[in-house]
Amino acid sequence: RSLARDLRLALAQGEFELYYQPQSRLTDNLTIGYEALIRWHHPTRGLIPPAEFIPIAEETGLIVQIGEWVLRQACATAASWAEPYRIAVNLSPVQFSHGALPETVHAILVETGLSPKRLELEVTESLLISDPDTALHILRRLKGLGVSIAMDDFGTGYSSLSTLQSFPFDKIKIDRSFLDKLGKHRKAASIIRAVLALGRSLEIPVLAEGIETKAHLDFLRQEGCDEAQGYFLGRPMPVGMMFPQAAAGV
Ligand code: G
Ligand code: G
Ligand code: MN
Ligand code: NA
Repeated sequence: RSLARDLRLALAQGEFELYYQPQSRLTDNLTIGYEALIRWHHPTRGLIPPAEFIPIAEETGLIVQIGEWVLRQACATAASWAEPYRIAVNLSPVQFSHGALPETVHAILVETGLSPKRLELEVTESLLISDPDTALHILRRLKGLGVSIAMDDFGTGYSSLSTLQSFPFDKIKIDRSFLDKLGKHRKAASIIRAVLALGRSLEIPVLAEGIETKAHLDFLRQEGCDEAQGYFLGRPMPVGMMFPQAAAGV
């Protein structure tokens, strides 16, 4: 059986789950939000990571339905939290070219009662390659709903700077490959500092991804990075493991 065939059934069979990874503010170390990350519990192959099935979902167009499920699930879950954490949701470029994304997002916000201020949509610059005018138009309509838009995986594409010029992004997420190289490649620190300076001069907050050590955290705090996310601060986890005190009724 092919993964593509199985993927077609996965939604109806309830095989997807969202994990949530904390995002911290570096000035006071507080968790201020969570990124929703999809997981697929395949009935025979076990847990399949998104890197393996999102491309198939994009090729088959199934990402439109799956993405809508992710949005609804993430917003409903965040709306149920006792604290008003921000919730970050990844969007595929395919979701911008099919269906009515702003209408879908609006309907889900109304349905779940989540304040638009708490929703952050993550897009990659690849969104602005094939049909930038349409993508920018839809991004503006999404922003008009009151949600914020983050540029994900910043620095890995080839048009990052022009992309920042064409749209008022609310956040820059530095790709985790840069922190991974910190301490290994002499230039990594310079590149991270340059992105932080760029964020400051454009007045766009910067979140660094892939914090795996205390040294990463110390470096970012010293350099004035706004927010951070990574295994050192918290792994992506199922909703049942997020607030153990609340779950235990404490
Ligand atoms: O969670 P993990 O690190 O394995 O995610 C791998 C990739 O899958 C990341 O690039 C992430 O952005 C992407 N991804 C995770 N969840 C979603 C989702 O709900 N929708 C989309 N489009 N991509 C996702
Ligand atoms: O592309 P995007 O930023 O949406 O993907 C986030 C991915 O990065 C998720 O799949 C998540 O599991 C992974 N991730 C989160 N924190 C870390 C980390 O500290 N190290 C590594 N290697 N991966 C991480
Ligand atoms: Mn992301
Ligand atoms: Na990323």
